[in-house]
This record gives sequence, C-alpha cells and structure tokens, in this order.
Amino acid sequence: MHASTRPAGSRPAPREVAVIGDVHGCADALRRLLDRIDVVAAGAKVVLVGDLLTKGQDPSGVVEVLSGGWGSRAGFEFDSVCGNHDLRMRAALRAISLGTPQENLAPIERRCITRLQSAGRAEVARVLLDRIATQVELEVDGATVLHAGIDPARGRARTPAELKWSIKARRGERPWWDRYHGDDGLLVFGHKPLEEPLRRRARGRVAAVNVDTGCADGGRLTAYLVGSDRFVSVAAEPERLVLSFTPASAALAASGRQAASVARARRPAHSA
Ligand SMILES: [Mn+2]
Repeated sequence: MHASTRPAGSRPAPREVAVIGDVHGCADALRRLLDRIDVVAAGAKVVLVGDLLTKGQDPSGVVEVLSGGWGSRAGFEFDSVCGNHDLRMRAALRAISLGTPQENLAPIERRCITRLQSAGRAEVARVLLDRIATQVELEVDGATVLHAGIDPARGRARTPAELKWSIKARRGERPWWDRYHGDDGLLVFGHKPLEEPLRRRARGRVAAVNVDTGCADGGRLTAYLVGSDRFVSVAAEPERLVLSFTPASAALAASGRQAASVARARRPAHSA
C-alpha cells in the first residue's frame, strides 16, 4: 500500500536488519538461526555482536559460514563488530604466526587455534578477525550495534573503545543498561549472557537490547530483528537432547549391535 502512494523515485522500504548475539564457535546454531531468519525476514542484512570463534566446538564452521556462506546462501554477506574474545583470538593468531609456541597461549585460544588448524582455516580466521578488529560499533537502521555496551554516565561518544567491547557489571553492581535512559538511541549488544534476551525501554522507546543468550554454555543463539522489534532464536545444541545416554547397566543388557544402531538412528542427519 505504501509503495503505491510513494512518489516515483523515492527509496524502497529498508531491509530488515538481524543482529545476532555472541556465536562463540557454535556453527551449527548459527546455520540454523540463519535459516530461521531467512524464513521470517528473507534477505535481512545480518550484523553480529562479535565474540565469533572461541569457546564452542566448531570455530572452523563459523569461519566457513562467515567467509563463504551456508546452504543456499553462497557468498553470504554480513558485518560484525569486534568483541573482547575476537581481539584475544586475533592476538593469539598473530603470536603464533610470529613463532610463539602454542603452549604459551591461554587454553581457550589454544583449543580454538587447534580446531582451526586441523580444518585448515586458521589463515581465513585471521583475515576475518583483521577485518572486524577496528569495528567497535556499527550503525544500522537507526540502531547502534556494539559488543558490550557503554558507560551511561559518559555517553556513547565519550565511552572508551575498550569499555565498548568489555564493559560488565562488577559483583553487586547494576548492569549498565539499568542506568541508560536512551540518550544515544537504541543500543543492541551482547557480551553478558542472559537466560532470555533483554529488551529495555526508556522514555517509551526500546533503548537497550541484549542478544547474548549463552549459546556456548548450552543456552540459545538469538537474533534481534530491529525493524520489527522481535527476537528469533534457536537452541544451541539440540543434538544434546537427542543423544541422551542409556544407563550403562541397561546398555549392557541390550546386545551391543542393537545399542549401536539406536545411537546411529538418533544422531541428527547433518552430523552423518
Ligand atoms: Mn564478550
């Protein structure tokens, strides 16, 4: 209806923007979430809040999606701000390339690099992290995406970059978004995992949205659709629910062959 009343040559309706929370190496959840976004908001521009690779099982799969596409979306385009773990990971990859022994790295980066190397994707990961390293914040569709947040007392313009990717409430302190009154518009971020995505209003408008729902800790991976003000999410690892273990005594009672065929049948198709 709007299209017919718009004067010729005016701009088309803006594309939906989907802001995805901390992926942390959960490639399977990322693919399933992108599939969902394609259903409910086809063609949406995708922006990630950072913390892309470390912690989860499949950083190499995340690199594959973000550098090449997934499913029907070859050449998939996305943008991402830089998170604290992206900076750590980038520094670790750089240290390795300069000859630092892997055992000198923190375990979280060491595990991630081992996984990337065994899939031959360490170099692509470095290129990806180099690309986002300077992106502290991105403005999309009237919202600002950043990894962790701002100091409301200083406002967005005067909050140092380091805080924007790492601010977190100390024990007993209220989170920053409780003290934010919307002066810098809508801020969409992650970094602090919550059981449910957070939508905080100020002065009658949505002012703060946290999309980190802890997918690397068995929670969910969530996206916020900025234009329609709603969340889409998928469980981090549904296969965990499927692969419930039979107690050892019951497994012993069944024949080994039978137990093995049940386990195979229950495994999700994509892992075959
Ligand atoms: Mn973080």
